[in-house]
Amino acid sequence: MDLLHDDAIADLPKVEYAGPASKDPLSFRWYDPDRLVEGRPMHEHLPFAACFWHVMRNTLGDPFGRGTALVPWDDGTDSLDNAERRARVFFALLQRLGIRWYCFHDHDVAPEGDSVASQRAAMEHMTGVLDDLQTQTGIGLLWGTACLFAHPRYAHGAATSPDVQVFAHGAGQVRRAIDATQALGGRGYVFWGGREGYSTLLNTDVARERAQYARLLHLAIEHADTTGFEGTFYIEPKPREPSLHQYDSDVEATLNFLREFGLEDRISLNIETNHATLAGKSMGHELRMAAAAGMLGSIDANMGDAHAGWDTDRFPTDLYLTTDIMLVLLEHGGLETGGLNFDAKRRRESMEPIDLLHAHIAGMDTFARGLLVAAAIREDGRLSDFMHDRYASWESDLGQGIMAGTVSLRDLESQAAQSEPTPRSGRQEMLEAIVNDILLSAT
Ligand code: XLS
Ligand code: NI
Ligand code: NI
Repeated sequence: MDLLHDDAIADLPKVEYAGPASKDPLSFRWYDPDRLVEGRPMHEHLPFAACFWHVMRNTLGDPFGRGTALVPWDDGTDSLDNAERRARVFFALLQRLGIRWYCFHDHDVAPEGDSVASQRAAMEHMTGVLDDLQTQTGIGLLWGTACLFAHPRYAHGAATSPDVQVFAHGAGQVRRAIDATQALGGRGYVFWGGREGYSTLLNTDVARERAQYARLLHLAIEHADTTGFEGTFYIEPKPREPSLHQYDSDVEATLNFLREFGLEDRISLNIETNHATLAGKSMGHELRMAAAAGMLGSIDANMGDAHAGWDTDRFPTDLYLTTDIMLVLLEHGGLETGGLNFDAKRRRESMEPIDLLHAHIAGMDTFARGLLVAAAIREDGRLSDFMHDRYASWESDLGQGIMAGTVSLRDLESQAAQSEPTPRSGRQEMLEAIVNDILLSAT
């Protein structure tokens, strides 16, 4: 496919695989899309997506200063022309990087306008523009979502607002965003409830608010069933920020919420690394909890900072992290409709357009390398053999009887009287050293 022509980024090259010896920072050293790993091409193991919000709409501002991002293509207005230009530059950037998927919020791509009618018109117009760009480039929509947290009307939440008129606005936006996602052949739709939580319990009825949130999710499913939208619905857990507490605070709390309200068969999880960090959990923990429940849907592939209490959304450059994520994904057989969405932003100091290439290259190469290490760990077999041996006693008649429910407490007491268990080491340090050895030698 020819590269999209766009003068605004004409000087940015197409990034190609050049191998680990390459010193060219605008090449991939590890991401070699067609290389087979465990019999499948890398790009299938690594369904990378870029997000419209951080790439095109994040000015790199912070609470202490204005944005620093240099965006020569953007005239700063809310016009449809500007929106179209941004969309073109976005697709041209993805093509430079060989990224095959993208994600957006409604208001990232379509001007918000000042009425429901103007929002609908803008969204429909931009859906046409995005559709053309998808056809021209072969890039597909991983998931869409509605921004239910930026507008002042959502100060108290959207679904969980105390004002039913606000709920109506949020629901309308969700309808338009699902319809746009469907029109663009999106593989999924995400709910991230940034303000679906509270600032103080002094004014909050948590039972009512959780039920309202669940009602919005049911309404979305009912809508999808009438329009024939077949994408996967995901909910994206996050404990706090911007609210003090959000009801979908981590994977296990979200699973409980979905089950409590009968949503578990229709909604799975989109798990973000930085949100795990904020919840005081590792990404590996969150992914394994979701996988164990059959609810591992998609991943927001960024990275947090252990020292910062907020969502720093860094590009993932930690090899231990990507190795662990890829171990889970290889064991799980991949993500069905999900992907690895870089919900990540450049540092405020990395303001040049070319930094968008450097940032994604770093993330893609770190994931590609993590995939290779994870595959090498599996081929080596020492970790899985150890795990298998560790539970071996459960294969005995006794173990099988306990799990089949044919053994009583009385039986177990007599069994215990017969012998003492022998202490056995978990060998954590030995296992960590094995991971280090493989991590430094896998190619
Ligand atoms: C914010 C969330 C958000 C979702 C999409 O912390 O990660 O970006 O992914 O609304
Ligand atoms: Ni996210
Ligand atoms: Ni986030």
